[in-house]
Amino acid sequence: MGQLTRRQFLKITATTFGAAGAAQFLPGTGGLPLGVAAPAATSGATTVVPTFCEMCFWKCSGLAHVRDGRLWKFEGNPLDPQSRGRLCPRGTGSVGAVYDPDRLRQPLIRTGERGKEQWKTATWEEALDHIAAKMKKIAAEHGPESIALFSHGTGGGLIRQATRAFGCVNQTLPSFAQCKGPRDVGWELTIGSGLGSPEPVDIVNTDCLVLIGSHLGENMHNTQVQEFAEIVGRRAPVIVVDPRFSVAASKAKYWLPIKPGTDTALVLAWMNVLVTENRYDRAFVEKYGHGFDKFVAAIKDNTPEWAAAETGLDPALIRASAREFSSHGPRVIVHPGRRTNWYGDDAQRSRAIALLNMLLGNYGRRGGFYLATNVAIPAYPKPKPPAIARGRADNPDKRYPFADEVEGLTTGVRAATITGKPYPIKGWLVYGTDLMQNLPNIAETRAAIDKLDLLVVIDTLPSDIAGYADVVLPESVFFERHDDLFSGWGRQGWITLRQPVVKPPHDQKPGWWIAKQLADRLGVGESAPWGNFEEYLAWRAEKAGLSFDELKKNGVVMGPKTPVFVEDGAKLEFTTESGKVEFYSDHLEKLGFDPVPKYTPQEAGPPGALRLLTGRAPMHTFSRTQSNPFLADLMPTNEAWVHPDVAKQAGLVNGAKVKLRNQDGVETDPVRVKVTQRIRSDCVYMVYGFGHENPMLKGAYHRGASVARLTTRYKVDPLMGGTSLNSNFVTLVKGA
Ligand code: MGD
Ligand code: SF4
Repeated sequence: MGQLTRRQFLKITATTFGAAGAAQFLPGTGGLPLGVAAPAATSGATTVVPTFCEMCFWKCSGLAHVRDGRLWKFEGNPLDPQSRGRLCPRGTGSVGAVYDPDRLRQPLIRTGERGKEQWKTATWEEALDHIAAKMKKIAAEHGPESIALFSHGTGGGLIRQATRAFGCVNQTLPSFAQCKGPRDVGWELTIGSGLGSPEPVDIVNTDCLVLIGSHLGENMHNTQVQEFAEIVGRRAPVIVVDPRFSVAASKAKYWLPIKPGTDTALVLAWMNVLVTENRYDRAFVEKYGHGFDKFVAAIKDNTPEWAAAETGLDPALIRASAREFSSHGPRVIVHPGRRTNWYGDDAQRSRAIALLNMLLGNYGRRGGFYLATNVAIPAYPKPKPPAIARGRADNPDKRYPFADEVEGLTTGVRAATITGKPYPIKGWLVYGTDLMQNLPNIAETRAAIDKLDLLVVIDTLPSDIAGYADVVLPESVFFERHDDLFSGWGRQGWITLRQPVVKPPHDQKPGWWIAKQLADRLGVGESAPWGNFEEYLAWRAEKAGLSFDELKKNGVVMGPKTPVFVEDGAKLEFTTESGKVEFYSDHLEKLGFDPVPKYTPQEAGPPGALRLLTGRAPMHTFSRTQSNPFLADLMPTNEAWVHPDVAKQAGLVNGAKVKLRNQDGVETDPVRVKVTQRIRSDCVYMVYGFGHENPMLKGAYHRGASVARLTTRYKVDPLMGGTSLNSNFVTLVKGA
């Protein structure tokens, strides 16, 4: 057989992320001669085609090996600054996405009630005509703004473009309100700009890394994990703040097992130590800081002793860790984190983390934060989208003043759909995102769906949200299609190409094709103006000054080298109101928010209940990989981590099956408990993305416990509208 067998795959990956998870990766390309890696070229019976990975948002470039028309393996592209020639387990296991037996095969149109498994298969013409007719009807009755788009992933970009041309302004990505929005807002309020993706942390050159709830190694951000492994190898001190003894904590000099929800108190205390012990970068603060004296006055009572009562941490540990990391400044990083929607006060916590970094003077410094650069790719000529007749519905009256208008508020669209305010939302187009798994409170999502005249899901798999769709469109997986060019931000910019490696096995189509077909039917064909998509890509590459042939051959073309560190001549600029680093924000004060972050305690849960914490595993991404046969073999289900004291009190032994019941009486499917000292006794931890509820997804149906189901409560960040995902409490129900 042409494809890597499951057994062979397991043999490689078993050594990839054993107990030491963070430090190990698959071997590189085995010396593949890159210069000859043209799509048409073969080495023996193997064709090697460069493309980039879509198993997560990191976008590593790799080399796909094809034998007899079948994908054989996928490995890192050594020319790529993201993968550095090595993929993570999900990238390697992405071969399984092509051969996943649960894949959607042809368009489906619902014939029965929503949520019931009653479908007819349809041709693309039928399905697209049906969608376009419904969209036109909704637009005629309610206006085109009444059709919202939720998207996630590279292919969504051109669908955004086509639907925006039709007037659909309510477009959102989960990456803001459920992921990195608070972080970007917190940094923007401090230095004038968000951090973007990937976050520009110069881990490889750092002398000390502080991780606040960033479980690198379990959370697989390929480049960062590789760099992390390097600094662990040279014994740079690592400080980890986490209620759980994560893989990263196992590499740390200091582990601070913090009480969940109290991180802002710790960061304030750390800043208090730096200021009172004169351990901050005074020259940096004097040159670039705004409002430093008022900031110092605001944090004067936030001593380690004060923080100890909130965080449960020994004040001596708070002081010792602050002394450790500040002694390495400016070659030190307090990692800004990625999924930062935790407790509903997250933009202010992220702002505190930004301020702590600024005290260390590490911005634009080697071993701290680099000033990321990229290569601009000119846009293909297209008409300007129509003016917005009505404002967006996701954030009426700019209730959340710092919500992002490009990424939008997913839960804001959902609320507008339920209430019909500020105007009715009657259609949802959902591309590459499972709203049942990723939005808090499934009941609210269902209530919103009940109000819709049209729900279209474009996916590769029968996701939970696809189970409620009126029309399901099967997209080809990334190995089978072109997508738009990707321009990466980094120490040096680069452009990478996605191109087809194998043919789709059934009647699946790429996103660019779906966008074009939809645009033509909606009368906005000029918004998707390509005939041959390769010509479109070649046009853009050439306008960016690149050879498209080189891009096809090598997969990656690097941009020019420019200084990204102050030491090398880069210039620091802060685009805040004051033009400086805002230790004190007059802007926030004017709007009635705290000008310096403050700590507010979280409400306790019901007596005896444990706070539910959630995170990632190295072999899965969100809810998208659980049915992948290779990755499911490595981790078929999640488990509930509990402390031995909790297990003893509940009369549970390691491996016993329980259900988790939350404060609102919602229960999960049965799941095994992992009894471990590696977690505090006031919380439970589970990897998120399991417990799928669409029976068509046979490989993941009711496997494991759904964190999404338990996330009935959430708080909304008053600054930016993000939803907290750590606000629920559970008890363990025996005898499952
Ligand atoms: P995924 O779970 O990765 O992302 O949540 P989502 O946006 O839902 O994938 C969703 C769907 O994309 C899957 O059904 C998959 O089959 C489909 N898909 C995969 N590849 C393709 C493709 O090439 N084309 C198309 N059309 N579809 C594809 C992520 C979101 O979840 C994020 S970004 C974060 S950070 C949050 N994390 C999180 C958490 O940790 N805990 C809880 N409780 N909720 C969370 N919600 C957020
Ligand atoms: Fe793919 Fe892993 Fe890179 Fe994500 S980090 S793009 S899954 S190889």
